[in-house]
Amino acid sequence: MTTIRSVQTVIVDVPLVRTHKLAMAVMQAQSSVIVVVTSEDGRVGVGEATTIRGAAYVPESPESIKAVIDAHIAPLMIGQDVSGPRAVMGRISSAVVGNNFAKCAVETALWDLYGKTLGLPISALFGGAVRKTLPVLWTLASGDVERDIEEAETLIEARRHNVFKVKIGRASLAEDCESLARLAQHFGERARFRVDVNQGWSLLEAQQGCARLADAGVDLVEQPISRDDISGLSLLTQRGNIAIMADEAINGPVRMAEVIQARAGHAVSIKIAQAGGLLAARSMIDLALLSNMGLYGGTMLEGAVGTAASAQLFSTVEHFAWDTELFGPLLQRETLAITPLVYRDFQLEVPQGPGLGVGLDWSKVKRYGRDGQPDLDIPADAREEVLHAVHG
Ligand code: MUC
Ligand code: MG
Repeated sequence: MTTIRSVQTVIVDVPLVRTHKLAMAVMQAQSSVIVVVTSEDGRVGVGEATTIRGAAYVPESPESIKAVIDAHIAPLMIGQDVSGPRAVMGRISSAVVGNNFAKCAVETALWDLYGKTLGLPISALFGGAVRKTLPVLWTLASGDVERDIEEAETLIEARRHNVFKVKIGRASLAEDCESLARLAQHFGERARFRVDVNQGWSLLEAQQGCARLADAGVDLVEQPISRDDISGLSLLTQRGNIAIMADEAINGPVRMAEVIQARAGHAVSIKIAQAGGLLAARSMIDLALLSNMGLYGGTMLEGAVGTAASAQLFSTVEHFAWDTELFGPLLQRETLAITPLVYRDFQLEVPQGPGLGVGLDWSKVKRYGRDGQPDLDIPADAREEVLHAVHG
C-alpha cells in the first residue's frame, strides 16, 4: 500500500442561516479547519474540526487546531502507511496530549483516505453499516420563542425535523421554562422538545428547572450544570423526573467511564470531536451500550465532512434512544460538499461511496477560506471528482 505524502490545513468561515444562540456563545458563522491528507499515489482524504465560537466551548479553537496539526501532528504522519489509521493515531497520541478536536480531524482524513484506497465506505472499516438513515433533530436557538415556532412549523411541514432541541440558559429560568411550555402547548403531539442548557445552571436552578420542564412536557435536559460537577449530574439523574444527558462532561472514554460509574445521566451525547476521533467514539458507544445508557448522536456543528464522518460511524449502531443531531450542514448558508447531504422524512441519508462518501468542492473551500492562507495543493485526479459530480 501507499504512504502519506502531505498533510495540509485551511480554515474556512461559512455564514449561518440565522444567528445561533447558546448559553456561552452567539454564533453568526461557523469556522472549520479542513484537513487534507494526500497519498503518494495521488489520492486525498479529508477531515474537519469545528468548535463553537473560538475557544468558548472547549480549550481548542480553529486557530489552535490548525497550529497543532501543522507543527506537531503533520510531521508524524508523513511517510506513514495509508493502511494503518490506528497505528498513525497511536503515534500521534504518544506525542500529543489532549487536542481531541485536532486528532479527530486528522483521524477522519485517514479513514477517508484508507476507505477510498480500498473502495469501501468508512462504515465498512467499523464492522459494516446496520442502517442507511439516521433520525435527525433540529436545534432551535434564535433566542425568540415566536421565531422558534415559525421555524419549527416550516421544518415539520417540509418533513425535515419533528424533534427539536432548544438552547436555553441565557435567559432567566422562569423565561426559559415559559418558552418551553409555550412551544410544547403550541405543537402538542406534532413535535417533541428537549433542551440543552450548556452548563448554564447552578445545581439549585437545575433541580427547579428540571421539575418545571418535566411538567411542561419536555423529555430530556442536556448538560444542565458544569461539566465538572459529576456528582451534581448524578443527583439530578436519581431524582428521575426527566431524562438527564451528559454532553460537555464526556470529553473522552475516561470521563465516559466516570459518568457511567456515577450514573451521572440517563443518556450520553457521543461526539466524534469530543471523543478524540472515531476510534475513541466507538469505544464510548460500546461502553454506553454495555452500561444501559441511552445513546444520542451529537454534533459540534460540523459541515458536510465532519457530519459525514459521524454518520459513517453512527450507521454501525443499531439504536439511538435519543436520535441524532447531525444537522450541522443545514445551519450553514452553503455546503462545501460537491453534492449536499440528503435530509428527508426526518432522517439523514448516510452517504454512500468510498471513504466518507462526500467530496469537497475545492473552489468553495477557496472562496470561504480565511484571507492570507496559501492555496491547497490538490492532485489533479482528486480535482476531477468535482468535474464528474457536476458534469456526470
Ligand atoms: C452542544 O452543546 O450540543 C450541538 C447542537 C448545537 O446547536 O450546538 C451543539 C453543541
Ligand atoms: Mg450539548
